[in-house]
Amino acid sequence: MERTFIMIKPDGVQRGLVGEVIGRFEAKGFTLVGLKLMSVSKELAEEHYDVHKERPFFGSLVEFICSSPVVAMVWEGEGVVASARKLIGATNPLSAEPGTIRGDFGVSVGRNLIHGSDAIETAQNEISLWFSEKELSGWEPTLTPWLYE
Ligand code: D4T
Repeated sequence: MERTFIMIKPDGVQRGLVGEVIGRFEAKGFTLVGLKLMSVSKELAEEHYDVHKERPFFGSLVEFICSSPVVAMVWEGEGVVASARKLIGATNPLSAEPGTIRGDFGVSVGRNLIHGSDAIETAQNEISLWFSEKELSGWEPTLTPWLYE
């Protein structure tokens, strides 16, 4: 079953939106298989955002991610990588559709609340960067027959 890496960024945690975000993923029908609140080291933040290391916002982005705890999660379900990106919305919250997390709760690209892996391969790399195998619990929700035909 497909998995994706989701991180509620420091602004989402500070604004008390952890429950709201988790609730949206649960209500959609995805399965939580990993969850931790953590302070992020500079090394981990730099590795996670390595693809952006030449971009002008890289330094402030790394500094922001390390500024206050984040909630790191792994969610599972059919098509969860692409679907999570839709639940999250466009990178700039002002352009994100209402009904998405960024569209409903954000006003600025540097405070866009949440990260979600952008492709299946990225998700696999990010999950192994942020979680050890024993921190993940695969389980079969009893709801499965009511979610999948
Ligand atoms: P993430 O990776 O956090 O899920 O965001 P996106 O996939 O939607 O967007 P991204 O990779 O292009 O940007 C990563 C991260 O950098 C911040 N950012 C981005 C920023 O602070 N200033 C900017 O101009 C851009 C483009 C926000 C998200």
